[in-house]
Amino acid sequence: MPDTSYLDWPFLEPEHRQLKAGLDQWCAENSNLLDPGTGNLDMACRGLVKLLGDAGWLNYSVPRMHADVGPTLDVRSLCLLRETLAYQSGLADFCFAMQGLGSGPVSLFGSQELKRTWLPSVASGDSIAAFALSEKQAGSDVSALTTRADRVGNHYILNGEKTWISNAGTADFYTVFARTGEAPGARGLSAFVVAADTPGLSVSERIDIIAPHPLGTLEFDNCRIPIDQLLGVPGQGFKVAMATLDVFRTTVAAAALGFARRAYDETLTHVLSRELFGAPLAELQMTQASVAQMALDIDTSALLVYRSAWAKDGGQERVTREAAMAKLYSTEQAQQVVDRAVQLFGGLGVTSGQVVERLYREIRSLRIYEGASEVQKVVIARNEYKRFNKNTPNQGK
Ligand code: COS
Repeated sequence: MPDTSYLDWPFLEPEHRQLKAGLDQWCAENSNLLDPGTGNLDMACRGLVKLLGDAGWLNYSVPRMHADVGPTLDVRSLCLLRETLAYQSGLADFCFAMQGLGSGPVSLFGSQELKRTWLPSVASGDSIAAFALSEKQAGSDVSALTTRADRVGNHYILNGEKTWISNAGTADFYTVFARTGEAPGARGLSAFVVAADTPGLSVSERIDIIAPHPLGTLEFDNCRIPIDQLLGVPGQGFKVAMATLDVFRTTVAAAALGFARRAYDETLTHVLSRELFGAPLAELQMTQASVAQMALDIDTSALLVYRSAWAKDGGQERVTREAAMAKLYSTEQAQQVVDRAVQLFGGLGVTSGQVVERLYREIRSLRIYEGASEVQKVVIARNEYKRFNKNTPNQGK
């Protein structure tokens, strides 16, 4: 029986408990559809996005009206959704996550017109969104990106290449970050909405990965982007990217938590029933040490995930530090939890088709995408220095 005690933690409201109960029931009723197997990947993802849209879950990936604060993204709901979907199916979680991340800059920085154009169809599952930031030489170091957007009259002309872009080829629109040159480095970037059918935009390569989802390289060859497709202010693209990642990094941590919870539940079922040396595997003290560590890692991750989401939902303007801590810890520990599960399953653990074998492949990329673990450490340390200097008068004098 999965652990649900965390739902009573004070980070969550009654509406979150209701959401989780409804979602659990829906997942149980649709488990066969959530894991579409080995057919055409793009078709499977389109189907999953539509399934999630029809069921109303994608409404949470765009801002929803809240009585006291107006339309906003509820990060705790996003986390519960990602955690629960990841528990069931990595691909379903991926499809849900990309709708939020891809449209996140529109939700947070888009004009009313851009919001009206894209957000309803993202929420219904009729449009697929993508987030195009990374380049071959600029994955972690965003300020080094070289895709250019040059202003000509009422348009920007976009040239360059983006890679490791999730939903490349299936997306209906991309949020693209490019250099507009207001200043060197991070202060000279801008963000744009680019429709997939824009002349000059092509998918030059598809990339196969160990836990497959649509991924590829985009090429921009003199794409004309009307200026009203700019997100926020010219030169502020780095902040658009970082503020979006502040919201969605916590949800990556939540997805990792979902994978870890699934691996843990699979493990408990296995060790309580598998006989070894004349007793259940669960009786061995080395098994108990592993199980205890898994339980601890899961609860600690959950505390960091829901602390970060609660802080953002409560109106804390920057949750950069909390989100980085949640992502770093939860993804690293989920990898450990899954690895322990594989070890306790023995030969079965590495057998294709086993749940823990799938989780072993699925968890790996979460320690890399939306800011690798090493980047999260840099972010945390910088925030610590800043806080210490601010709270310590005459520091360094
Ligand atoms: N929200 C809003 N503004 C932010 C911000 C945030 N979370 N983080 C930084 N900024 C602002 C800073 O305040 C600074 O503003 P000023 O120029 O006005 O002072 C500006 O952005 C530049 O910040 P910084 O100096 O920290 O930039 P760096 O180039 O040193 O960035 C890291 C460093 C590594 C932290 C950043 O590039 C990063 O997060 N990289 C990983 C990106 C990523 O996740 N890639 C995966 C692609 S998505 S799959």
